[in-house]
Amino acid sequence: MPTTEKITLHVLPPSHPCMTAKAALEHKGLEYDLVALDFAGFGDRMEEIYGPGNRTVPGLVFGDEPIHGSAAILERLEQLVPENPLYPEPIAGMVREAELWAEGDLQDSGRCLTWGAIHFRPEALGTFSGGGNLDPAGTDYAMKLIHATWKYHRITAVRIAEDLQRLPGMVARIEGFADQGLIDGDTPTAADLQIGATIRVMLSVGDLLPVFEGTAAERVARRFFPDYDVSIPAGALPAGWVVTEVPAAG
Ligand SMILES: N[C@@H](CCC(=O)N[C@@H](CS)C(=O)NCC(=O)O)C(=O)O
Repeated sequence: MPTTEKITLHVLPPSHPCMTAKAALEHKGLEYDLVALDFAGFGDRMEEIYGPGNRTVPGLVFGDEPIHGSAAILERLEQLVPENPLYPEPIAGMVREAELWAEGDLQDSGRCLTWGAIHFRPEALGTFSGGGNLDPAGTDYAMKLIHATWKYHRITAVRIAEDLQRLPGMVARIEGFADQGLIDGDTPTAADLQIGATIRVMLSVGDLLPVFEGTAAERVARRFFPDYDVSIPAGALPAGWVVTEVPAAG
């Protein structure tokens, strides 16, 4: 073990940036305590630990240093433990750029499309916490939670349709990262861990499988995140909304 500091990672279990942070700790060979927060009130708890405004997961406490957000965690872990680099030279700068795109735009789409699809199959929300499909009472509760989440993240049907239009272009961009050697190599880079986690979450939406089939995006997601049991069956998203071809520019 390359450090004697105590490490604690705060997560919500199905969250994709939390999967990224976990995979980075494991790649660095670090032992850590995993604290899975309750969905109700986790933002307040995060703010108590990580400071005002820092309400999202993941967060990591390294010794007595709080580090908030997946990109900050990966960057700091690299400084603290340079072994098994996540930003290998000479491509470190390009990897960071690809990572930050994935941590922003791609990650948001992952949130919009999974919470978007689950609206149409609310009983499948049980799989988000490691169980099976919900019973009718659980489904009533799930519908309220999904509705609140749509409101909070400003998800609308129009936004889902727009993100579905943009998705093949994002998959093509990821293919480009693989061609440049920034992802999909022998060992994971920070870009693999950000991209892979979001795509792994998107692969839980059965309707999206044809968009990813045979792509570098699918390869890194399945390789670096083999265990993920969330499942929203195909047929959830309205027929005809999923786009599989990269739309023409302009
Ligand atoms: N880009 C940030 C964002 C993290 C983020 O938004 N996490 C979600 C869970 S996937 C969250 O905590 N959402 C609650 C909120 O937005 O208040 C990161 O990668 O750390």
